Amino acid sequence: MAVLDIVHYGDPILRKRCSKIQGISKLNPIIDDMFDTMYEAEGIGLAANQVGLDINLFMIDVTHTEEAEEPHVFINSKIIKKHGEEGLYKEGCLSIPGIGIDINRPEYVILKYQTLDGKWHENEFNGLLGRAIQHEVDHLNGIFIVDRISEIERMQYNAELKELEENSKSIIKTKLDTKGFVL
Ligand code: QAP
Ligand code: CO
Repeated sequence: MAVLDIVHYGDPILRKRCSKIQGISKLNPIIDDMFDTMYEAEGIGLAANQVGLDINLFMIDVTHTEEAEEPHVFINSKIIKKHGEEGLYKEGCLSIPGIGIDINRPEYVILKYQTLDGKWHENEFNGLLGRAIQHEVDHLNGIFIVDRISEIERMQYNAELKELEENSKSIIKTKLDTKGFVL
């Protein structure tokens, strides 16, 4: 059991497009730690760059609904198509703690991805799972929920975002100091 640090808005890794994974067989310990981290934070979805890892990996647990009996792990994901009517749903994000924003997204998403056995899949998702997949794939592409609202609406969150940004900067500086760099 190992709970990892969740990185917040302002950490540059959350603005990166995450790299394709080659060695899927070695992911198990990382995945275990990410589940521990997600459950401790009471999240339903977590992308690898939210724990500082530049890899195309995310997990979603919607077993509290009728939609799934098991948590899902998605590797090397790519959205093939989004379609259907757009709808609003209040989304949170472990990297922007304490806020919930109504986000418009299409109802259906077709995702190409690998599972832990290395097999490729192409499946359509909707409901909360489809919503969470769109949120997590956004993370892997460097996109936040606050990028999906109007500038006017975002003004409401500017103070919080600024504070998270400043905190992220000071955490990064501390990490560099610890490694013996001087800024
Ligand atoms: C993404 O987000 C998501 O601010 C996963 O204080 C959200 O698990 C997908 C959380 C909504 C679909 C719909 C956020 C927990 C969890 C917070 C999360 C907080 C505690 C967010
Ligand atoms: Co998020």
